[in-house]
Amino acid sequence: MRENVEIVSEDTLRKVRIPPGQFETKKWPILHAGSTPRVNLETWSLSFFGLVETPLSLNWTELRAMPASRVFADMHCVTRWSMLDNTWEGVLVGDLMPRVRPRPEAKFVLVHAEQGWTTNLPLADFLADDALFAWSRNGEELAPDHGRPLRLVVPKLYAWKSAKWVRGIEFLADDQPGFWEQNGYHMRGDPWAEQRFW
Ligand SMILES: Nc1nc2c(c(=O)[nH]1)N[C@H]1C(S)=C(S)[C@@H](COP(=O)(O)O)O[C@H]1N2
Ligand SMILES: [Mo]
Repeated sequence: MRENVEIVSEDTLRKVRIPPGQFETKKWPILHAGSTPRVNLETWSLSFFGLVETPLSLNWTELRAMPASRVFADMHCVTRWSMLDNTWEGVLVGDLMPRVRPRPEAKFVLVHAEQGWTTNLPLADFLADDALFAWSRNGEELAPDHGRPLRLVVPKLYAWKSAKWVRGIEFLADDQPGFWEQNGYHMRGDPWAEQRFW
């Protein structure tokens, strides 16, 4: 599974790959608030806005015309399951940023998904080399329940930061809590430091 990937997430090289308080699952759970949105690719777009030099909106065809990469990474949900050995395919955040150019004042992002769902994270974590916008896992297109057509994957943080059905990234100077963060989840969410709640 680690063959033919451009990026190997650093955490997969740890001797112990399961963070404290987590257990391993082989089956991929489905977890989200609300219902699974039905997404129309004809009208779909992914937008980058806020504190950026070049606001950008890509339609599905434009996104798929970007260079694709594969990232090998683990996934950790705050409800304590961890799923190892995922090869995600999509567009690296790092490959999109030259087209967007976050302004120096931008220090955080608020990730916007379908149905108004949001999650926040520090810009530095969003810019991690293993963060990507993914349309497939282990060679299979994402099922609607797992975020089809596109989800963000930020392997270094708890999986609630990996927004399914992602539609936009807002660049901010000040941190702004998203959906779960307003309900007490951590503003950063590092699984190795057990940043579950605040
Ligand atoms: N849009 C959206 N994305 C979301 C969520 C959500 O409620 N809405 N839940 C998050 C949580 S808590 C987790 S653990 C992962 C689960 O992804 P999966 O259902 O593909 O396993 O999605 C994250 N992304
Ligand atoms: Mo989660």
